[in-house]
Amino acid sequence: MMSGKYVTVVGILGYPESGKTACLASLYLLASNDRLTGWSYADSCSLMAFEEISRGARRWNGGELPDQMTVHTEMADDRQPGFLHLRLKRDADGRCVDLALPDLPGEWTKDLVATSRADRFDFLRAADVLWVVVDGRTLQSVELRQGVISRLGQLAGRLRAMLGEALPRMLLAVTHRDQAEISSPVIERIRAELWKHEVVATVAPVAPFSDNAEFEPGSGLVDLINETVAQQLEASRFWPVTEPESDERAYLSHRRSQ
Ligand SMILES: Nc1nc2c(ncn2[C@@H]2O[C@H](COP(=O)(O)OP(=O)(O)O)[C@@H](O)[C@H]2O)c(=O)[nH]1
Ligand SMILES: [Mg+2]
Repeated sequence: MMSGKYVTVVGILGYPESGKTACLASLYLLASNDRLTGWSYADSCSLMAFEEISRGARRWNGGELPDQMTVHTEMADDRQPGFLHLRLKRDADGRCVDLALPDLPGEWTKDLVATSRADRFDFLRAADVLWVVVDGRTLQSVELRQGVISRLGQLAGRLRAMLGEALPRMLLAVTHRDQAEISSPVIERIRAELWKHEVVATVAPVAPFSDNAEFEPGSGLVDLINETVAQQLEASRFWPVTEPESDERAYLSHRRSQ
């Protein structure tokens, strides 16, 4: 697929139970129910996989929440990620984006931080954007917060060491927005920790599912998508302009010969 058209590859990292699969399932449910504001579902080459991960959320629309909304992610291959594909059409201008989204087990991120096991993350070199998914409740908890923030720093350090200048743009998807609000001092502390490794991240609070009537299930995911694709769509619009400078005739004949 990637040889035929531009595919935006997203690297999705995060500890087990942080909400990675939930983000993907919710994104699929939003898109397929026409509730991803500003976007329409265009296609998917991995419908079965999306159905599989969002199976537990089937009753989502009924308003009743099952205990376990996503299935624990297991990989058929321990070394190679499988990708989910989603094509979205932007309502404003009809442009399409193809997203390749891997649903990775959290153990991969754990192993990367704990033991530097990086071979499985080779595909990140081809990623356009990284989503680092964090459970917002762990950032609210005074006991857990410091540990979570330092592990985020370690992860940033591992990624920087592994990818150097090729480190893609990082978005920090903070889940459980329905249950825990992330405060600005905490965001500042995360920023400072990441910056030790010269890593910058955009924070996106999300609630792929919601136990709180004030937050729609899927809230914040559209912002995550907008952040993910914005630069790519806007950048490709600005085709380099080749204005003639002084020698206009040379410029014209050059254009004729093209
Ligand atoms: N209420 C609520 N539940 C969530 C949210 N994000 C994830 N969950 C739940 O948290 C659990 C773990 O999420 P999962 O996506 O499986 O974690 P993963 O291991 O990172 O893939 C699941 O039962 C999800 O339904 C959220 O924003 N709000
Ligand atoms: Mg999972």
